[in-house]
Amino acid sequence: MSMRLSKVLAATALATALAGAATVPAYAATGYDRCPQNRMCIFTGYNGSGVMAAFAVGDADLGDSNGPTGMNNNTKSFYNNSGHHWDFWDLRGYDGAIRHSEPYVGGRNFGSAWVNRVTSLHDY
Ligand SMILES: [Ca+2]
Repeated sequence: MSMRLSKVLAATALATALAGAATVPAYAATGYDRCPQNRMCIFTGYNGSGVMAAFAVGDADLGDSNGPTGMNNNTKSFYNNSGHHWDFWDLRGYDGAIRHSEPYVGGRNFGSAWVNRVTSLHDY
């Protein structure tokens, strides 16, 4: 392959990648800012990184197939971007140990006791 052709192909690939990036939904960004208004968001990474799941009212079991998957016992930070109080529980069905979040606290890392522990969550 000629040098000129390989440069053209590389430029085409870059343009395609940029065009694709422009159409990626906001959720694919990183950080707390992608959490929509009036939602509780949980993240698989610290500081709002990784995969995000956003909730209006909660989820009784992050380990089942109803709602987002891959989040059970796999969240390290959260962003309460709602005016509601929220609770996180260790067990499904809002049971076991509980951790509370005040409204609009913004982004927080879970403390060491709660890293990779949340299994259900609900506002109230
Ligand atoms: Ca758990």
